[in-house]
Amino acid sequence: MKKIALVTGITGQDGYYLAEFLLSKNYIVHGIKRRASTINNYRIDGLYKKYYEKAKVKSFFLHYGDVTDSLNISQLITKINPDEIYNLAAQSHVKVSFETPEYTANADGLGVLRILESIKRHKKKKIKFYQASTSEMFGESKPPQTESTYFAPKSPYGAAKLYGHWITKIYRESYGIFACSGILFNHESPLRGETFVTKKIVMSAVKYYRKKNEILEIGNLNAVRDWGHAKDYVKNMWLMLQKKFPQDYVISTNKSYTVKEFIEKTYKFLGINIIWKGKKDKEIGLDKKNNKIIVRVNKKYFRPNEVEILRGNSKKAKKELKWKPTISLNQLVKEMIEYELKLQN
Ligand code: NAP
Ligand code: F7E
Repeated sequence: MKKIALVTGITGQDGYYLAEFLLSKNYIVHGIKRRASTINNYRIDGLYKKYYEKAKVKSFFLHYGDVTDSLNISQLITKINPDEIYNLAAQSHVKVSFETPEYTANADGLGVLRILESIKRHKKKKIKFYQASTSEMFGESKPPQTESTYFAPKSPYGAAKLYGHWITKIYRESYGIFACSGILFNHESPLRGETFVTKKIVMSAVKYYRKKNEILEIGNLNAVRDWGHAKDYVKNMWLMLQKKFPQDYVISTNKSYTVKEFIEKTYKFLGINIIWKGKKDKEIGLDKKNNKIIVRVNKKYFRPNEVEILRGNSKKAKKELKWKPTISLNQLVKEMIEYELKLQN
């Protein structure tokens, strides 16, 4: 019997990589996507063609839904009767969460509760549950952050995700549900959303490389992040659900870099060296070859409250899930640039 997985957030970056991984493991995958006025399936189009439209035996199905809609969620779980649920759906942008705090709390916090309640009431089988928790929950706690680090979020996103994380633990302990949270640090890929910093930097660098008239407008250059590759990270979501007992795990590379270092790496890859001038919101980056301004700090991208430094320690995942990252930051940057070069050809 093929296993059935239900994935929320299927149209997002991780939705694509997780669906690809589960389909390669011979799962039947059901994805929940939101209705929008424009079609927003570009990441999963290829998978849908291969595993649904052109497949003799179909194994990839899409359903309309929203984690803010209890009835929709409970009906889909009853109908699909999955073995495993992966909850990736979220308003996942930290800065946007300051502008839409109530919606973020509803989708990222209560959305988790809605799924857990449906699992609790589901009588046909015991469903395993994965929750997409985040290093943003650590907020101002000092690195390296581990499973036992104090949670001190600094954004509505971090707070909403902490509710989702904790309610997952409560349902696991109170009702015996096989429920785990992966506390994932930043992970990127060519399919990263365009308003996250790595993708924004790569897109701008390639535009400058091609046309020489692009300036990267950027926020906090000094923030430090632990960046891994989404393809490496989604595997853990599955590994956690294959363990004998449900537990939470930190997933990280254990290495960290500033936003400025990420910019330098990206431009250098394209043969462009940057000279920095000025300070704080007056800082600019110049192309060493021609003194053109190619990076400029813009206060618009500063957050009301910033998590300055995130660096994980994924020792527990290494020991118990036998996992370690396989793609380095340099390989990630190279892959993102090559993808963008093809797109902007
Ligand atoms: P993403 O690219 O922003 O994808 C988020 C997905 O959630 C999209 O498919 C989005 O649909 C969907 N969604 C948003 N609100 C929804 C709602 N109310 N109901 C149903 N679906 C909804 O994020 P990602 O990078 O793949 O991240 C996946 C999950 O991991 C998220 O929960 C994120 O918070 C968490 N996480 C990410 C990272 C990271 O570095 N990437 C690190 C830690 C945790 P649309 O396409 O319609 O917008
Ligand atoms: O910012 C700084 C920004 O938006 C990274 C999400 O996947 O990872 C992600 O959240 C850093 C921050 O990711 C710009 O201030 C500077 O310090 O790429 P980001 P994030 O906020 O770390 C966590 C783990 C998640 O769970 C989230 O879902 O870069 N930064 N200038 C900028 N960031 C953005 N977006 N845009 C700028 O112009």
